[in-house]
Amino acid sequence: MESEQMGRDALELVLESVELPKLTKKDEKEFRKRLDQHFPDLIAKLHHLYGERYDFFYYVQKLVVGLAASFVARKRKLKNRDEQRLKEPTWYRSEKMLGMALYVDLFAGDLKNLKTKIPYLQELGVNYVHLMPLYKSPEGNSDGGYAVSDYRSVDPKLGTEKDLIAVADAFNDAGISLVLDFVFNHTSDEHEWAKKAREGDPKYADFYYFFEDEKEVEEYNQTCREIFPTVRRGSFTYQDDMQKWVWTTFNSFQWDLNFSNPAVFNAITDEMLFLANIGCEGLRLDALAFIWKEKWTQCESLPKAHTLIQCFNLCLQIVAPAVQFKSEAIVHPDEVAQYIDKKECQLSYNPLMMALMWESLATRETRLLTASLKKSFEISPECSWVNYIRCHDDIGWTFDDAIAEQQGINGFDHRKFLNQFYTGRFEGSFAEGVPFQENPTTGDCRVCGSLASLAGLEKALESGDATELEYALKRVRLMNSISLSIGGIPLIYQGDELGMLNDHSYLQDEHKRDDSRWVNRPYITDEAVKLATDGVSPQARIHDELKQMIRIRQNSPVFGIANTEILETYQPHLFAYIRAHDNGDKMLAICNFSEQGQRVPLSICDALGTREVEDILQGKIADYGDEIVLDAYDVLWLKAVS
Ligand code: OTU
Repeated sequence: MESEQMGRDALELVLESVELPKLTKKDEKEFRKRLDQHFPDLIAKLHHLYGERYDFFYYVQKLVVGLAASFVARKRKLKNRDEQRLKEPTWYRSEKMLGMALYVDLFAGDLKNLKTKIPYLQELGVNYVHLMPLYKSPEGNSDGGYAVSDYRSVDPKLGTEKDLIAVADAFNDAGISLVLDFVFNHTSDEHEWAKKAREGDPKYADFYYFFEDEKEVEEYNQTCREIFPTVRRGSFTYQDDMQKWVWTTFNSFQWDLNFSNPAVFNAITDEMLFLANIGCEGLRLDALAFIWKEKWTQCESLPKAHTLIQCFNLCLQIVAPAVQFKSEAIVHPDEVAQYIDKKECQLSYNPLMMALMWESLATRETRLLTASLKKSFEISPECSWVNYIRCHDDIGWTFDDAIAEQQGINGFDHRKFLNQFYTGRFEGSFAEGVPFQENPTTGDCRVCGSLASLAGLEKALESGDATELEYALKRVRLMNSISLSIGGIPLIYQGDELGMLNDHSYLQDEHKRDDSRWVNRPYITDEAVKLATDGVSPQARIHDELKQMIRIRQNSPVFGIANTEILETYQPHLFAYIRAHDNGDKMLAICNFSEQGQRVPLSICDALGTREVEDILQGKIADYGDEIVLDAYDVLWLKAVS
């Protein structure tokens, strides 16, 4: 290819015009090999982003020097891991993978103590841990750490950089992959770059988006979505001292970085590689949809946002190829799919499935879930979903309105119903949740709450109704079963494994009270663990059933690198899918989303190639006759009798 040759020529020019940090012979060879492999692609993409600038080549030179410095700084142990992971490129698709997302302080107090929790994680089967942002951030409200003041300093309340590296090492020894947040759409207004920009340093003024003219701000506001409308209307915040507007997609203290400036690309690449060199194996790309802006567009998921992420990925391939990107695109399903590619993000949250599992629980109908996943579940076999039921954020109803329309569902009205259902404004609802970011203009709203509370446990415990309690527990099991078996890394959110309920204590804290997402960020107390492990409480049933399903998952490759087909059940309340492994092994899952019993003809098992089946969840051969009968919220994992 012509451009490939141009890239190789450019690499020669870069290497002869810069002075690289000193590399050992072995490192030099390896680094050169990686450059040969990835630099032509990288410079072509960077050229697409920044090629019109007179100073383009200067920034490429600087970038390569920076990559070399990060490569030198990467410990031998991590380099060995890079080589190992390159040999097993889809390791994250294994049935052994099980994730958990947790806040260091809420889960363990601090980083030192987190190491003592490793046995707890191992006992559950967790081998992929996402630590919520733990970097230095403003006192008071820091958006749960998503306002980063320094990517290289750990929040002193959690410990030190040394403690973090010790955690990374201890995790590695325990076979746990560490995942850190890469919050690169914005920094806090206390970041060094922001401070310098505020002081008027022209270099750093270009690191963010400032506007003097309110008219321009209003023009952007016409096409951009409001993400936190209860914080502030529009996407900009006026800085009195600077007499300028600054772009703030999220909170007013989170300043969006200006990636149209190549200096920002280089600076953030350095920070990213610093995080990689701590020893993590995953970086969660926070709010990645927003990183490229163009006037008169929505400024979300623009083509150049993808080019940028691909450039970051190439830099990782050169310096730290063991590290995978996880896309946090909580957007329209077609847009979510665009980030999923070996060359962009190998992993992605699965917000569509998350939202529609809740939708099916509320409606007791599965047609939207089935139709939507039939269209969107399949992704590149080199990539993997990260399936989740709850996380630290809200639930946004991100389904495709066109598919809803085909099912006779009006998207706008349906979202309104779902919000009412999950915030207790719909009579007869089992859910106990709270609204988040109601937008008075668009009527848009999202929902927060823990898995157990949203699934009905809180209400059932309050009312003491035994049937409701049974239903709530079965709903939790149903949700967990899908996340664990449909394909992808299941990501448990801290506390949900213990059946923890909503925590309203945030209302007493002036820095949290305006952000209802805190209702689902509870302290994981010893009492909560005790309750869930006492063998008799409802919470213990949640915990035990989850563990049982995890064990089954871990022991059968059909839950790992296997194909998933979403089945049409022709039954309004049932959801079914089949997993097929290359070795011929198959598993059929059938879920009942209703409290009414359901019957399904045994012929559904023909997809397994036999009607002699065994329910591996119950561990017994099923004697179904002509029909399979499912009780309220039942789940079956069927396999051919071996
Ligand atoms: C992310 O979420 C984080 O998960 C949030 O905790 C942060 O507040 C936010 O970024 C800013 O750093 O708006 O309500 O996909 O839905 O990126 C959650 C778009 C959020 C957004 C998502 C964002």
